Amino acid sequence: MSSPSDGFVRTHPEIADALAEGRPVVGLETAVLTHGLPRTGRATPDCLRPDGRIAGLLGDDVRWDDGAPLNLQAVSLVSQAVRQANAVPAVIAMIDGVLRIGLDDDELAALALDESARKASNRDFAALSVSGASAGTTVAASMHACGLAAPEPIRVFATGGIGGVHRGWTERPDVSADLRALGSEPVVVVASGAKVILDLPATLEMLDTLGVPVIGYRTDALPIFTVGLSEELEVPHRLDSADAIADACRRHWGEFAQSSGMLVANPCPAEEAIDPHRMDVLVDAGLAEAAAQGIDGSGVTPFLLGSMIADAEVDPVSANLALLIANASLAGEIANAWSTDRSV
Ligand code: PSU
Ligand code: MN
Repeated sequence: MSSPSDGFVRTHPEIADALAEGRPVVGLETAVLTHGLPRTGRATPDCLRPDGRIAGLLGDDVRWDDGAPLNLQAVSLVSQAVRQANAVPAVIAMIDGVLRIGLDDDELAALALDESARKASNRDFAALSVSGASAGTTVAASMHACGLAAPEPIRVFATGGIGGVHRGWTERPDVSADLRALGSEPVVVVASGAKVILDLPATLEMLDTLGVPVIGYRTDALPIFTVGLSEELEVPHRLDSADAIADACRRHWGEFAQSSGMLVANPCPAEEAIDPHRMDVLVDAGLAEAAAQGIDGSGVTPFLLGSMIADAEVDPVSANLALLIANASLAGEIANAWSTDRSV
């Protein structure tokens, strides 16, 4: 096994120590930093109101700087939420050709400001590494990195929303590598369902095919990212505590000898969720405009977010931030429940 500090995959010493001692660690992706959220600053999002539930998940020290990069502050607050839950955040990214599990603050800041940073999925590791590139890692790439962490793999991961089966898949099979990773990497991913722009029934079907347990956290309805809960789609299973989820993980990978990941679907906090009907209108208009401008692939999510930010009636940044923080906090709880009683 490689040592944590050698080669093209490196585990940060703080993470390596925590893993060696069996302390709780939560993996975090960075495609949301490089491609998912805007860099420009803005006024304090509503979800960080001092009396709000989200601010409570961050402890007493909630700071927001209107002039600082939004994406950087978002990931910093997500890390803070993991620490507040008594777990160690492991921010994953490729920096100068090295896949890094755990970054220092100055490296994270440099990546957040780097407009040339790429979006890395599993197919991209080797070529980007040889080119010495820096990249945000998708859920798929970050889940794989969790398995490469030394001296022990990371088992718990948090994100906003996973990628999935895109609308129009019968014409062009645009299916996120996140699904393949969920089918093959033994990591429990806490997310508020999948990106709104996807074909959600098709995404659920594919997760079923891949043998991925989709577990609603305190919900029977499928969480749909920033819009809250689906009125039509149900999750196959529901569990109501971090302990129960950690038990399910143990049995999934242990006695039942499954090798797939697990998806814990945690709804966007209700007070921050966007009206689904307004969201439908915005997504349809945004997708049509993106197509008209020839934007596709990794450009679509930032384009849609930009067009929604310009809409006076919704606040997708606040909703995104709220669910990212809530998911990090729940992942921290699951990591604690997992590490106190490991048998896999
Ligand atoms: N959800 C968002 N914004 C994002 C992502 C998800 O609201 O930027 C990122 C995640 O990193 C996810 C990736 O893994 O998009 C999926 O991209 P693709 O569909 O290209 O596989
Ligand atoms: Mn794709």
